[in-house]
Amino acid sequence: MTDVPASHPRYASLRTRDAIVAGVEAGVTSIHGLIAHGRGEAFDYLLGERTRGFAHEAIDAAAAMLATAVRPVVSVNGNAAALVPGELAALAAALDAPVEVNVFHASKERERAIREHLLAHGAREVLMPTGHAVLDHLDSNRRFVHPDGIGAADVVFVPLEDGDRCRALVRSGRRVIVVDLNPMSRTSRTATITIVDDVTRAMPVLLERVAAHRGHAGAARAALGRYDNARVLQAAETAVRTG
Ligand code: PTJ
Repeated sequence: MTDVPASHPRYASLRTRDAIVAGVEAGVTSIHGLIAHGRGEAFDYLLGERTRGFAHEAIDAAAAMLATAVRPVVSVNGNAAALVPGELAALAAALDAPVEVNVFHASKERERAIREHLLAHGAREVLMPTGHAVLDHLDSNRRFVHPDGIGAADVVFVPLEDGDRCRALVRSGRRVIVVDLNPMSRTSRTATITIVDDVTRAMPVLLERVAAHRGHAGAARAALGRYDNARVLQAAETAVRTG
């Protein structure tokens, strides 16, 4: 860990950087993940590095959708695994859902490292991509999925998605929840629910809201019915442009 006192104004941001760097060193995160993280940081800076009202709204709707899903799946790439492995495992446990490893930059070794990392952080069931189930409308490595995981899912939760797979998942009839600090990305524009927030801040709030919605399906569905992702995205974009 970089030697920075907790009082430093950029303490949280620097700790998160350390986690991403540690992920690369451990073979969990792609080297490209550093660039993706830097892009996220730039948007977070513009958003004031805090969870805004539009993000709280999206997180609540995401929790309602996950809590009422029939076969939810938590999809994990190298950045998410480095930043929030314990929270992703806790989310899967709360939903009684599998975690599935799915990466853009193809590497069997890294997929295995992500799996081990998630298991070490409490995940019970970590599915791996297979050649038996393939997403239509997609050419990248992310098309390979597990037939009992993303292959059978009605709702997929994906922090830091890439636009192509998000579109392929939505076109296949699945509902997709993403966490992306860039409200203008193709991923953000295509997802069913877009949480514009840093994944390290969003996950603890999401866990709280899932706990609140579990066992209250009627109220959760009503909350979902009122949710408008286009309006939330517009609010996020306005915040990026005007502060
Ligand atoms: O592990 P892999 O091979 O699947 O690769 C993962 C990355 C993230 C490298 C890959 O999916 C990728 O290249 O993603 P993109 O297309 O660069 O998109 C990453 C998006 O995540 C960008 O829109 C960033 O703004 C956003 N982002 C980055 N860090 C965070 C974030 N959003 C929320 N929280 C973050 N910490």
